[in-house]
Amino acid sequence: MKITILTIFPEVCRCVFAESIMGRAVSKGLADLQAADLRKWTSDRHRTVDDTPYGGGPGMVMKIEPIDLALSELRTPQSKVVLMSPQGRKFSDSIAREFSQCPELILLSGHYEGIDQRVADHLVDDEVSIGDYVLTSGVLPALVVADAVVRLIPGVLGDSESAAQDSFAAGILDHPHYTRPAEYKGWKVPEVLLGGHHAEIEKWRRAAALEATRKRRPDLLKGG
Ligand code: 9D3
Repeated sequence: MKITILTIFPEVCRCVFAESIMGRAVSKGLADLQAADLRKWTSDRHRTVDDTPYGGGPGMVMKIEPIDLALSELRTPQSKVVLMSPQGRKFSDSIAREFSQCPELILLSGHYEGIDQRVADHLVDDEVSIGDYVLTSGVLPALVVADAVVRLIPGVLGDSESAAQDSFAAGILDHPHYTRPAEYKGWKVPEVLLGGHHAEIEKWRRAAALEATRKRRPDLLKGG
C-alpha cells in the first residue's frame, strides 16, 4: 500500500516514517510512505502556498492552484485523496479499516486558518478530522491517519501485536497490564496474574476491561 502526505512540512513526515513500526513496514516492503512538499508545485520566487481571504478577516488561506497541480501529478485512478480538516467526519477505527483497503492514499494536510473551499468541493474524495481540538496544522492528523492505517496492513504487526484483538475492534477498552516487579513501593500486581491459572486470568482480564469501559467510556458499551 502507498500513502503520500502532501504538506509544507515533508521533513516532519519523513522522520516519523523512518521510525518504529512504520519504519519496519517500509523496510519490509509492505508500505510505501512518501512525503510530498507542496511548495514543489509553486512557481513564484517565494514559493507561495497561501493568500489573504476574500471577504477579509484574519489569517491566511491555502491557495487551490499548487494543490491542484500537485494532485494532478500524484493521483492515479486507484488513489483516494483525503483532506485533513477540522470540518471532516471524525476519524475512527472503522475509517482506518476502510482506508487500509485502498491501494493508494493521498493525505492532504492544511496549514494556516483554512484551505480554499474549492479544494474540498472539487479535488478530494473525503474529508477527515481526528477529533474536537484545534491543532496548528493538519500534518499531525495526516500522520495519525497514516499510522493507524499502516498497522492494519497484513504482516506489519507481529502475532503478539495483532490488530484483530485490538480493544477498539472488540468495542471495549483494553485490560490493565503489569510486568515485574510484583511489588513496587508497596503497589502490588493483582494476585491472580502471578498464579498461572489461565482461565482465571482470562476471567479477571475480561471483568477488568469491562469495568474500565463502564467507568471511563460507557459510550462504547451503548454502541456509540
Ligand atoms: C477558527 C476556525 N479554525 C477551525 C477550527 C481554523 C483552523 C484552525 C486550525 C483551521 C485549521 C487548523 C489546523 N488544523 C487542521 O488542519 C486539522 C485538524 C485539527 O486542528 N484538529 C483535528 N483534526 C484536524 S484535521 C486537520
